Amino acid sequence: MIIDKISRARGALTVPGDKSISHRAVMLGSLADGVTEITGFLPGADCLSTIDCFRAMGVDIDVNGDNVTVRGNGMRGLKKPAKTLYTGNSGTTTRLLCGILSAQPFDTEITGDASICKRPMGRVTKPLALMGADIENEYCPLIIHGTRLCGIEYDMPVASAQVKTAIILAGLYADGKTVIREKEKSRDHTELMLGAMGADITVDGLNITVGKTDRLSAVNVAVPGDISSAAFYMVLGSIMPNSEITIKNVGVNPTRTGIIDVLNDMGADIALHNARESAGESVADIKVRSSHLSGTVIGGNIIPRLIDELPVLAVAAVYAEGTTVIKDARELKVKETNRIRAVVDEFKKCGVDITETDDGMIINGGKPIHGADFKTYGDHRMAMSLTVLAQLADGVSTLDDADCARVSYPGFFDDFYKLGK
Ligand code: SPQ
Repeated sequence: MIIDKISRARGALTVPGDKSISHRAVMLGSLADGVTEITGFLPGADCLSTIDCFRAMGVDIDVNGDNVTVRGNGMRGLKKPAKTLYTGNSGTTTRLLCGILSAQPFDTEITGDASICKRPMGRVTKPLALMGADIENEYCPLIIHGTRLCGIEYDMPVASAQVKTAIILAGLYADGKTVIREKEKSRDHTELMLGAMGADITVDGLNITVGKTDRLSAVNVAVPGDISSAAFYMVLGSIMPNSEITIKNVGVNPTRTGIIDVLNDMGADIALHNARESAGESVADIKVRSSHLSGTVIGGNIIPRLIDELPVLAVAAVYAEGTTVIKDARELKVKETNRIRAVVDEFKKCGVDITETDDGMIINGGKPIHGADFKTYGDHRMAMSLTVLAQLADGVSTLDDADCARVSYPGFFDDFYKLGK
């Protein structure tokens, strides 16, 4: 696909629902007693994989655009699926399912696409094994022999909401208490949703305690727009002259807003309006105007608060004056692709002064760049970040696989180009 270029970005839009919250609403709704009505659901490929997996385990789920109805089977009501559960490209589906399936009275097999089969699952299967789980393999396909679990105390070696959530979900079924200690706070949508559903869960700073929970009560979930999707417009609006974009109804849970802090530190003009609470999550409209960015250092405990936004923050760094250092971001190597290597290799193609480091990258920005034929590596966030990068490049750029954006943002290109009209 040729990446069309716009000369300014103006207007208001809403982005699709938050991917992390959409997954959790389906999973927890499936385990709840009662009916969960989800509005603003993200009908992206990853969340549809989650729905397929729970339907295969006997949960009645209706999808109508971004409205989803889940008729929960209760904590003990999942059925053995007739075949291998297929999680597509979704790390969240795969890892969170491990926590639930470990405690079921049946065996299951899960697998996903080529990218999922390369992503490490040992980070989930090892702590679950300490709880008594019986999971074969550290890469997909995983064979999970459901069994009785017991609570553990676990110090998280990496900041990962997926690992944390898998342990929490297993903890709901385990005998005794499960205590999880984080070093850095990762996204906490699971804790918030489980609290609202009456689970035995308490959060004290970086420590989470979960007790055996026989019953979750269904709650309706209004999913806010995904800040990880809004991120592309925050960077676009900042770097494009004569631009002003309002992104309405975006989730601004503090565990997710690192991108706003970093862009504003770089000199961006980003403000939150109409801040409110919706179903326990913070929501606001985000207004971004053109600005002159300067390089910065992105590292330390802000990383989990912006991990998925680092590819597009690297785009901001290209158009910022001076040097930007991204560090402490080794986790990027185990995403849909190695996002450090992919960003460095693709950005080099268009003349960006960028160096790969062991835990991130260094970008000397503010220099002219030219168009290039970009590879996405089948990674949705690469496809969308490269589209933003190409806007101010001199000459034509192409993407080998624009379609992969549908994993988290099915209408991305339509929304993007509307802002240029
Ligand atoms: O689901 P998946 O494929 O892992 O998606 C990604 C993404 O870019 O959309 C990561 F590749 O988001 C993860 C995120 O990086 C979603 C997530 C969650 O919903 O719990 C948590 C983060 O992963 P991790 O490994 O830090 O727990």
